[in-house]
Amino acid sequence: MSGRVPAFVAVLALFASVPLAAQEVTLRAVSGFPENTTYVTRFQGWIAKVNAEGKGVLQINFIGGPKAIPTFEVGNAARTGVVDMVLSTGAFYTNLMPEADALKLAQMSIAEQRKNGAFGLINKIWNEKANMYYLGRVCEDQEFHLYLNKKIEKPDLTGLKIRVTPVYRDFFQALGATVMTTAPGEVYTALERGVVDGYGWPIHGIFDLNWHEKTKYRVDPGFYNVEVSVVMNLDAWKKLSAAQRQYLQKQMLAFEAKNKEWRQISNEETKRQAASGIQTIRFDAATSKQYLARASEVAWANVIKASPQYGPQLRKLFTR
Ligand code: 173
Repeated sequence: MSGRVPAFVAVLALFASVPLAAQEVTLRAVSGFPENTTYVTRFQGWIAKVNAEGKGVLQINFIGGPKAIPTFEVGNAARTGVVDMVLSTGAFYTNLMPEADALKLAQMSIAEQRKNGAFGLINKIWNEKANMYYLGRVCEDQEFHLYLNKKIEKPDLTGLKIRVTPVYRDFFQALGATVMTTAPGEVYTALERGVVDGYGWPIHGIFDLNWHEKTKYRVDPGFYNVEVSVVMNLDAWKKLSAAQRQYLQKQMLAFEAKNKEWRQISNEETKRQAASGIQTIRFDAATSKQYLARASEVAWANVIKASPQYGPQLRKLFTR
């Protein structure tokens, strides 16, 4: 054999190294939240920006909300690569890994998590256990609340049936509640039919799905740190070129920078709830302190029990 490389091999080699970087890729995205929620409208706004600025590099095709993939199946869709990208909260995919629900326990911003090692640990776990790449967090700095249609005087939910997701399940059960897990899309009907006496939800969003019509009380204080994030199928992430990854990361940091708007959104929502006639049930200072301590204790105990391997590490990096 001569030492010369046949022409067609040289051409193939050239194609193998160049076109991947130059080709535009389109990622298919879904959301675990219904389409008319603010989480999704903000996500769609971000996608529009990614697409406008990403011509020739990367595009995102938003397929839809739970009508496309049911809420509690979005994690699996991201894991298997049925879709490339998902907007979700960890509570929607605890079926894949119990650690998913620990993101609500972070006491610091996502910007700080990127610096203190928490972000790296999240990615290690998400890669290993769910074949996911954790891209970034797009909701923070707001709290979850208990909403009720029956008045309570103290944190005792004995005799009450409360709609939950894994976010609230252990805490409300510890307070004596009977719980029923539903996707957000089923809460209105459950309230309307009187199947539940209340539900867990963030301070923001109850008007998006008309739940204010069926809600009498909000219990203060709020607890945990509301988490909504964007994750990707790990193989889809790995297939991106360096330039595409950098582009997506840059756009995600821009999206995270908008998280500072959540504080204002929460303040407005609190006022709007009062204006629509929702009364606040407030515990006294000592009871509030116990209530919050209980929320945190119960949640961490369960994360650590379910994940003796990573629970303690997450707790260390998520606690101030
Ligand atoms: O459905 C839920 O109550 C829930 O788990 C959740 C999590 C983050 C934001 C909004 C809702």
